[in-house]
Amino acid sequence: MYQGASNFAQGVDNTFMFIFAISIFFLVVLTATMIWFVIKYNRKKHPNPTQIKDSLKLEVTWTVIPLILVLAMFYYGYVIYKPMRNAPDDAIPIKVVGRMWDWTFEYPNGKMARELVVPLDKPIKLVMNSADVIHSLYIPAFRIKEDLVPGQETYMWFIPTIQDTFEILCAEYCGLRHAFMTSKAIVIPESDYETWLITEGQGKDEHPGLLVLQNNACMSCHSMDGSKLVGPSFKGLFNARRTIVVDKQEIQITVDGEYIKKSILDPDSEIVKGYAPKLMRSYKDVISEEELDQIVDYFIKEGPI
Ligand SMILES: [Cu+2]
Repeated sequence: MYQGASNFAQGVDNTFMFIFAISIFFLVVLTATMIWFVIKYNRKKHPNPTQIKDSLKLEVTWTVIPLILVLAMFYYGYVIYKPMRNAPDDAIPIKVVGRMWDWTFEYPNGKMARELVVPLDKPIKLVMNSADVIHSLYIPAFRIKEDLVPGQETYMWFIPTIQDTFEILCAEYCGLRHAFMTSKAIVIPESDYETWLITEGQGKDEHPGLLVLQNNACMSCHSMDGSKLVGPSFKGLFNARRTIVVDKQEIQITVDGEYIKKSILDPDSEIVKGYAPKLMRSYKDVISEEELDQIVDYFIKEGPI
């Protein structure tokens, strides 16, 4: 027996198979007809072409049949799509923020997580926003996908029907590390979800500065282990000697709090040698003064060495 991972899976699959079957049918019929025509009306057998008068019967047939088919496809798709736009009132709202190149999920009680944890058989409404460019939250197993547009709130909803862990992807090309913009949808029993919700999120004993870095997806461009991603690594950052490029001049500096703050608020003013400019946005108005201090404090005390 077919069992989809969400309430929409079966309907979406049926619609897909319906359209797919029609496509296969016509692919076979048209290809066969074409081959048959090529053989039957081969030039060697029919050296002189004959004029064929139009046929009303034929023209009506090949207009009406495709019309009925495309209307059926539309109807089928519409009937399945419509409920996807009507989230039930009791759906659990979870805020989603997509940013280059990570996802954050905020639960009704304010808990933040990097993974989507949801209770089995309960309606969930994802209320989505983008912090930078257009992203698209795609959960293939649930057969749902919706764009996240900067400055605009979008949503989608679903009821998870299988207890398991599923892939989350970004389905809208959003820059260099788009392919790494993944997460997990974890479906657990409702009682486990209630417990999960009130237990402190991962990293609650961690330094607040590290949490700020995580919540802003800093590590999707700056590694902790020294490997070179889009931006320079955070490894051994504080007090490190760096060569930076300012107005095409190379300058040697020692990383301090002021430098770290400036790099967050005005990333293009000083670029570390060997890295491209205009890849990082300014985090002015996104990361507060207090959070900046927490970040600096983190790098002084606990940053990756
Ligand atoms: Cu994306």
